[in-house]
Order: sequence, then C-alpha cells, then structure tokens
Amino acid sequence: MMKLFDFALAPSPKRVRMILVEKGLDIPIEQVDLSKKAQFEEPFKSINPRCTVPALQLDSGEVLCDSQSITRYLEEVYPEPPMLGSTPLEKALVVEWITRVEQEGFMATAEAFRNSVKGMKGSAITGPVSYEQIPELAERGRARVKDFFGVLNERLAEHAFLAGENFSAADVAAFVFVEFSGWIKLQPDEGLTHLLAWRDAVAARPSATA
Ligand SMILES: N[C@@H](CCC(=O)N[C@@H](CS)C(=O)NCC(=O)O)C(=O)O
Repeated sequence: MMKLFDFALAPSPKRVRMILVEKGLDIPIEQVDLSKKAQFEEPFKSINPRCTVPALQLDSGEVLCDSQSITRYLEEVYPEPPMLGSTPLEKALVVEWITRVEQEGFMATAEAFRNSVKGMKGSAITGPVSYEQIPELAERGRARVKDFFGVLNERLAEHAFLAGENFSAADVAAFVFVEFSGWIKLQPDEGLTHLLAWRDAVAARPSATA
C-alpha cells in the first residue's frame, strides 16, 4: 500500500490531501513533524533527500517528492474524477495555472514568510542547504502576492474555475495558496469579488478541510 508523508499544518501536502478526498482515496498517512525538523532526520531524509513534504512512497519503494508528480501519479492510477482536466485544452490549462500558482503565489508567499520570520533564519529556502534571509525579498514577496490575487480575480471573472468550467488541481493549488497567504497576514480584499466567490465555493467542498 502506498504511503503519504505529510505535515498537517503545511500547505503543500494539503494539496495532496485535497486530491485524495476529491478522488475518494484513503491511504496511510505518516506525519513528518516540520516543527521538530524531522524532515532533516532519518528515516525521512533518506526517503526524500529534498527534505520536503509531501512525499508519496509507492509499493515498489519508489518515492515521488512533489505535489505535482504525486497528483499526476494518482490521476493515472485513479482517473476518476479527473483532477488534471479532460480535454486537451483543459489539461494544458491545468498545467499552466498550477505553474502560475506555484511561481507567482506559493513562491511569493514563501519568499515573504521565509525571509522575515526569526525561526527561519538560515532556512530561507527549503532543503538541506542553508540559505540566509534577504529581508528585501520579504517585501517583494508581499507585493507579488497582492498582485497575484488580482490576476486570479480577473481569471475567475471569466471562468467558474481556473482551467475553465470544471474544478481541478489548479483550483486546489490556488485555494491552498490563498490559505497560505494568511501566514503573511494577507488576504484578498473585498473588491476581489470573483476570487472571494470562488474561494467560498471551494471552501464548501468536503476536501477543503482535508
Ligand atoms: N513544490 C513542492 C514544495 C514542497 C515544500 O516546500 N514543502 C514544505 C512544506 S509546505 C516543506 O516541506 N518545508 C520543509 C522546510 O521548511 O524545511 C511541492 O509542492 O511538493
């Protein structure tokens, strides 16, 4: 049986937990306590030398170390309901929006968080190599998050969901990003009505609290 390495409080593994709920899958989950730096200790650091969660260990022993590769694998093995699009266009747009949410949403939030919080000194980038904080990046990250809220709002003015008319892993990623932005005390303001209506719709899904 495959096993998911998770940390309940962290955003990236929540993306995978939401996909599991959407697909009705129940697999063993093991917590890696990031607050105790367990990601840098054995046995986990040998399982995922990148020292991040989520990681999915397959029956073969093979390990997938990124929420995107894990989502792709789950989609191939358990295609229903589709989370990565159904038509050629939808599949392409899911990739495009996941990439944008990761680069413009998650990275910007992580930049703001990891370059400003005292406990993250020497940990400005995830992984086994130590990188020092650059305070200017925190400021820039906050500006980028606000800008990206606007991008999402514009997209959701045109479409019910990011890749079109169907809920997908791109919405999962964006929903978790909006939650994550609360860590740097930013949230979409009232004027972003399309983004807020979409957020309420996603929040009503059982997977939202995964
Ligand atoms: N793009 C990766 C990012 C994974 C990632 O950065 N995970 C964070 C938790 S959200 C982590 O493991 N951090 C470990 C650390 O801060 O040392 C994914 O989505 O799988």
